Amino acid sequence: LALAPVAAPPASVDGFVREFLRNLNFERGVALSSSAPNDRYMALAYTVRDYLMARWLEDQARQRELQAKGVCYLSAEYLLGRQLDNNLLAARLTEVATEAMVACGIDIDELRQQEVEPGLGNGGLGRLAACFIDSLATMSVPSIGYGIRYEYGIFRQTFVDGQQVEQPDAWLTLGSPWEFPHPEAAQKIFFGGHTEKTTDEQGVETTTWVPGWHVLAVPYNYMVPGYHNGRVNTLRLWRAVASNAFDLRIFNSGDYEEAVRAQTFAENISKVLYPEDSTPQGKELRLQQQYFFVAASIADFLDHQLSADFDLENLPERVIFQLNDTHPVIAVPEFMRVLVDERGMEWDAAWAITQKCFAYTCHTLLPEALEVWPVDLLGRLLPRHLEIIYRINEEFLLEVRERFGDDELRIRNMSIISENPRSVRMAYLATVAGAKVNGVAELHSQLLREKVLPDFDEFYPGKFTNVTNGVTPRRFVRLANPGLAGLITEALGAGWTVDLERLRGLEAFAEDPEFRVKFAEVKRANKRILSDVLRERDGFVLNEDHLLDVMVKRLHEYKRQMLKLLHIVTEYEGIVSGRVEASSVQPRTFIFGAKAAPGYAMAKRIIHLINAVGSVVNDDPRVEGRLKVLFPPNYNVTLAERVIPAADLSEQISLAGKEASGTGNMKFALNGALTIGTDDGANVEIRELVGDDNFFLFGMTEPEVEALWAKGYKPAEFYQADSGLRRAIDLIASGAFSDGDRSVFEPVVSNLLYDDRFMVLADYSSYIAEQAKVDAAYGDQDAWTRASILNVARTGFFSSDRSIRDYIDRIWHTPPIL
Ligand code: 26W
Repeated sequence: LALAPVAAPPASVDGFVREFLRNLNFERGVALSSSAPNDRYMALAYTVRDYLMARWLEDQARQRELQAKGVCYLSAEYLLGRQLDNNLLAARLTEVATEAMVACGIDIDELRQQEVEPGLGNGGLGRLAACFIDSLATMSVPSIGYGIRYEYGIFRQTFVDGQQVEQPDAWLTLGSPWEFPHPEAAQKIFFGGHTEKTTDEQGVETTTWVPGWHVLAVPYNYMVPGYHNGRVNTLRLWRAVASNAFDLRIFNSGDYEEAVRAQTFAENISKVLYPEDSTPQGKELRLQQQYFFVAASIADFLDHQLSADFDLENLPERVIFQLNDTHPVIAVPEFMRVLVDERGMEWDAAWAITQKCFAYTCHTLLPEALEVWPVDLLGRLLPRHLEIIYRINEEFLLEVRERFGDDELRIRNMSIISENPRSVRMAYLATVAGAKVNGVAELHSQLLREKVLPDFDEFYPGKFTNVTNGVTPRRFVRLANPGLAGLITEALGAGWTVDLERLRGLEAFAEDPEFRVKFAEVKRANKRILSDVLRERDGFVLNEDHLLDVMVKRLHEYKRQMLKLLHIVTEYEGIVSGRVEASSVQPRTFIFGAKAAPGYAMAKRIIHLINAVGSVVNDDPRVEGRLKVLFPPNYNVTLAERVIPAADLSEQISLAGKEASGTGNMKFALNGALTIGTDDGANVEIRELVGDDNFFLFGMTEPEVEALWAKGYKPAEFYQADSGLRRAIDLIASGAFSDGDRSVFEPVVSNLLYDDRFMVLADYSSYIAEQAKVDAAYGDQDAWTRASILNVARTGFFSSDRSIRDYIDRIWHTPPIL
């Protein structure tokens, strides 16, 4: 009997229906007539899986056979978004599945709505990881994504009296059809205990780690299908499970309650995603999460991805571990521990290999976002790793002395260990260990070299590089904006989805009046779709004739949602004070989407203020409905896919030098929104590409920001100098948005007047002036549409496929395997 390899079901409507019903009956155990929507969604998802399965198994086998160099992408976050449509699209099954559902009398849209998106990330960094694994699969690069299967993803945001209230994100309650658990491939992960030194007869000293406890890391595999290339890569997320042995010891002592407690303790490790984005809390459980997933991933790679006779000396020709920010950096001492303690390699040989097998991406410039771990905490949880870090640091500082002499200040500044309190600077460790260090936009990479790590740049010439971020055109154009996608394909043919520079071809169409009409119709239709979504979801009414002005991103002071709000209050104040005729105001709807870290008090107050301003402005008859502020709660990938294609104006207004890159800015431009933005992050590159005429620039440049700090920034002087600003701030301070209670938003007001770390007031007047230009420009709809088409045509550079190509050329050297 020949064992036939698994085959995909026939890709016909009939074949699809049969497979679907089989899944419904045999996997869900229900008849179509008695099935719930969730049963039908699950069966549909299983059916899509079945079509991808043969390719997945093949690709896993091939990856092991070829032993070609590949990427292990280590990321604590993957903000995946819904999977169904993406996987249907990749497998070319969208039409067949749609017709099959019609044949079964099922509304496929209803099934789409069943899927709870896996929100296993906070924002930009997590979504970038999701875009990258999509591009890696689409470009046939050998790769695995490793991460954590959080039981609870980013919290669900609700508003109570305009204030954020967090709800747990129980995304797994109804089960996820996309994951494949493999308990048999679990890895044991050890923690705590102490180290012991022994010296043999030859006087060679060895260290052994005697850990205190361990948990099991159980892998859950997810398919990552490439777009139309028949390739399926793997995302492997780890779940913490208590080990039996652990429990038994306690059970035998008769302490049942303690045993259950121990189990809970172990399983806490993958329980919940930390919702802090940019301000690390230094919590021990977070370090446990970080070590847990990187230790499991390294062991998994060495155990399961390498051929049995693999010579570890050759690892640099076989793998590169990409560190997505500092969160996985504890992988560096772990890798050394495995090579030296477990595999018996000499320290120097192991270190030489390590320095070729890791690379580090930095995603921030905020000093408070750079992770450091107190030495006592790290030493308690991972005593052997702390020793290894000390030794890495010692040898590194010796080299520094050799190069620069005994320059103690420099030595102290470059030390991986900082003093008071003694702690490990994870970004420095990553920089010392990494073959390459990259920032995520040109400006960011430059500031990283010049301002954050200048000594390291001098010490390691050639180590620093840039890879500008990108976004996947499959999810953020093809799927999110089918109208635009259709129009592009009509104009340019179908190849653009995997070769986004082809969008350049649209430049010519920008001059074609008929094309502009069609393009404007698509934007209008997208507003209609968004309007339906917001009505259904939040009971909001969206006026489709308004200029749609959108600011969606995490709530953070550096991103300056306050600046947007001051613009809105200024417009409102102009009308109610009678200085501006309501009928002369360009009708606009402002949409906000933003989650605040639960412990970030100022961010939460700003959320409260946005809602408060919204309810006053929206209900004031004097405004005649020409200004509307909508703040749908729980902004996530699913909502982004509806909001971005409908937007006219994209707000990218961070203080220059603070936003590492931004990726929302790219999604908006690719969907034809014009940007109002500062010279920050990837805005710089967007503006260079689309041209000054098609971009609304305002605000200080980064050097101007620095100069103002140097000179001494006094926000109150800007308040005094600008009457519009004064009136806007005074209106907030007066209690106009808090039923006359001046205390509610007092902290926001005094923060602006007396602190204003992100120079909101300094950029206010230039922002307001530029917004006036936006209003004027929107008055000429045809010219606006032309600029909008040019934004699409000229931003193909921001495909994450291009980012991955840059990573391959500059860092990974992992050619695609076709
Ligand atoms: C808890 C500590 C912490 C620190 C930093 C958590 C998360 C972070 C991330 C680095 C924050 C983040 O998502 N950064 C964003 O990364 C995007 C992808 O590169 C960039 O586009 C954004 O500009 C950057 O803010």
